[in-house]
Amino acid sequence: MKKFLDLGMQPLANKYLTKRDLLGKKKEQFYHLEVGFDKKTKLVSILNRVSSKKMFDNNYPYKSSMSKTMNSSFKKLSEKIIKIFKPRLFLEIGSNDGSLLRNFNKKRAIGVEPCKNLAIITSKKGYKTYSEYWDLKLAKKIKSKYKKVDLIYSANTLSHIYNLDKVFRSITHVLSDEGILIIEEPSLLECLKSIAYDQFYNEHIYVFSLLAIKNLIKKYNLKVFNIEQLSTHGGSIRYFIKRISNTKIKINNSVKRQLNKELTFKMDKFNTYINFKKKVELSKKKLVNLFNEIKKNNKKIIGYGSTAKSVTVLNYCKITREIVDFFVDTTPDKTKKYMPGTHIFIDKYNKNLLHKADYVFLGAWNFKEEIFKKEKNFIKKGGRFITHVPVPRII
Ligand code: JHZ
Repeated sequence: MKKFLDLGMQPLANKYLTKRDLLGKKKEQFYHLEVGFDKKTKLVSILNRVSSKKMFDNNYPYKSSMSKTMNSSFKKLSEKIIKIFKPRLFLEIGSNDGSLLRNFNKKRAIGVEPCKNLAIITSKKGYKTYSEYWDLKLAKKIKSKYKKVDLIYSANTLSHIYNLDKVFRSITHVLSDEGILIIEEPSLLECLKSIAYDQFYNEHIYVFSLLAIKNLIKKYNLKVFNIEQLSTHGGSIRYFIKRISNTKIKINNSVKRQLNKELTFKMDKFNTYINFKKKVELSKKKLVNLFNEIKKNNKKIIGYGSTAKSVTVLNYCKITREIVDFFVDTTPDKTKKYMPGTHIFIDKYNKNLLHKADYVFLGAWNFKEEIFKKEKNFIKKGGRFITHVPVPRII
């Protein structure tokens, strides 16, 4: 891994602090967030690893069901999977609070979710959920109970697991010969194009490209046969993967198209990442200037969506409580707490809170459309949003 980006010292992105934490003696931990590129495998990864147990514990606050966009994306996907692949058994790695699983028949769908607080939600809904980390031991357990799994799906999870060899070995252990693997992850190409450096935080060990995924799965005799572009999470890719031995499925042109796009963007060259770093540094300068200008005029700024991504932005750009008064968020386990690192207060979302502000910083910029629709009255009354993607600006 050759380093190309330094995002400074960062706290754990999903460790929201209580008032007691702030007053207590235990110091918040910070980790150096650096990002590198591996010329051989084309993998882009953060360089300093934090143990999974520290990040994904039994109080993990993020719930994917908090956005309409994700719920409708998962609903559409489940209909498609049932119609096209007709799986006898569907397995989801990283099932979170079951926003996808709940669209499947309870007898034909199982989940894997190491964070117990989330696994309990799907178990209570009647879905068999293993509250364990995905590994060979678990894959063996599942195989001995269910024999074969014919569809494995994982969204925004593999990027959180350091040992990808272990991941794919365990997948191939349990996947039937004609089984399908579907992976959904933020697209590195979109991240580079939109200067979305906040896709990097300690949980996101990797941001994948097709170039890297191809290299990773080759040694497990797996092949990408289709690609879908999604607008979720700032631009994601859904990779459809089969065993090379399964010749019944043909390779769709979308795969070649994506590969060409990535090569045209020179994503196999280190220099591309150096250019990205320069743009990130410029983005920081512009955002800091924008905030300072607004504060000079005594205007009030609040934040919308206390995302893991915004933890990177706030800590990298050193945006303090003097600049952003507070955040609003709908997630129960985040509210009435404080943002990691900057200790900006997070209030429980309520429409009226927005009217206390002149400007609203979009922490959840990836849900811009959904949020703008919801907040049309604030916009009508002259309220303005601030975003840093693709360039810092007022919208
Ligand atoms: P959102 C998390 O990242 C962490 P984050 C994780 N590591 C990951 O990979 C991705 O998710 C998938 C709130 N909100 O999805 C809800 C509102 O308050 O961008 C969430 O707290 N009102 C697992 O945290 C946050 O914004 C709204 O109307 O970067 C969105 O977080 C909407 C739409 C959202 O992920």
